[in-house]
Amino acid sequence: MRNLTIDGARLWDSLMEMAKIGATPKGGVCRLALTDLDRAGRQLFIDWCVAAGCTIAVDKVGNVFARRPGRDPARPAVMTGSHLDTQPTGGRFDGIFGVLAGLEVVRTLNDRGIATEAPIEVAVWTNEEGARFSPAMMGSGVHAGIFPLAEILEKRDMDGRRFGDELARIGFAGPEEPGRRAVGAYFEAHIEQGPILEAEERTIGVVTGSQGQRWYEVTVKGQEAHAGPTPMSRRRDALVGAARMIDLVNRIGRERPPYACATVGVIQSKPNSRNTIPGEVFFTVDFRHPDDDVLSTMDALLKTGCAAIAAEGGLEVSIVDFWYAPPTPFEPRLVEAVRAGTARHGYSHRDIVSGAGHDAVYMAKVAPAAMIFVPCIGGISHNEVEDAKPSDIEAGANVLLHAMLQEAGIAP
Ligand code: HGY
Ligand code: MN
Ligand code: MN
Repeated sequence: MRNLTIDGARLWDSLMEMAKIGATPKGGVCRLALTDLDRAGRQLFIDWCVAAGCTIAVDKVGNVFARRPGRDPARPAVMTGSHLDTQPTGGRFDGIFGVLAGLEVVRTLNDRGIATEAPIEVAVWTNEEGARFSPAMMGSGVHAGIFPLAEILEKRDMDGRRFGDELARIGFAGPEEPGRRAVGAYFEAHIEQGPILEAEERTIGVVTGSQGQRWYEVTVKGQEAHAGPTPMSRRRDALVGAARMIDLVNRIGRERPPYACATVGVIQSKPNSRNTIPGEVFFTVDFRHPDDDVLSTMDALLKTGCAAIAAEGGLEVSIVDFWYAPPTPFEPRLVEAVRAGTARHGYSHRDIVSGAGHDAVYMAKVAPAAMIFVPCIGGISHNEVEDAKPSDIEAGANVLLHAMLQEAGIAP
């Protein structure tokens, strides 16, 4: 099996073909979950998988599973996959690389006439990004029993559209009960989305786990008033309070280097009129850290600090704990399989903790899981300029192939 390699050109061509669906002027992709573009991307993937001899299953939260039979159908599948939905200003690789690398593994096994003992499955998880419907990782979260299906189906986007209605509208409200598929091992290939691998000139990131995340929704209330006759001393300006809180969020992150991350990604100010003092501001907070205790400290500092700022400004503040995903270690046996696949090809590598959340984090709750990272150019992701080197993409898929075969077994 030493010279068993994937077809890098075919994988790259498939990535570029998929990137045409929702292509943006700056070379990125906008394919928000449960839009017509998401449906088109899913359908293209399904067409490719059917052409590769796979059977297709769809569950009630829209997760898609392409299955290549193994010699022993009773064995739990060795699964890989990721997501096809993107950020609004997303790129061509985030999630999509993991899905199409899985397809490339199937195509390569077909080319070489290799039968595996265990079935091979490639998953497309619904709404990993959490950009249109929040929180993130909904499809894998329902599969892993983190989120009740009924709760997810009722989620609404910023325009009030209901998740369950949109899922049915695009034709992916499948019949299968989520979480019923037997998974013996789950691998996910993904771009790093950060600068470490490129800076250290490493081809592969052997991902040992994922850092924890805490998401919040903050609402600051003051008093709308006229921007002209209202003296500065008499104002209860919700946007000034929010600005001080946002600075606090940033300081909480900066004061805990090197791992702490703190981001305010969404802000809405009402009434959003240039000559009315803002009476109400909504913003989101995204905290991350690999150490759960530090994440708890960040949580406490946010809540006490925002309360103090609100008191000083005569404001009210409410902080909703919107989502919590604890730091998650991956399965050592599978991490070793990734390391072995890396060594087999002589790729440079280093261990790394994932800064981003991934479906593998939830899959790790219900099956042994591990991830494979490859560098992205400039460490930039969630940006239309997101890019990767074809040789790195090929390397990641080669490692995925070998790690999966180590788990699936090759039939004689
Ligand atoms: O937010 C994340 O880490 C992922 O991109 N959903
Ligand atoms: Mn992703
Ligand atoms: Mn992402």
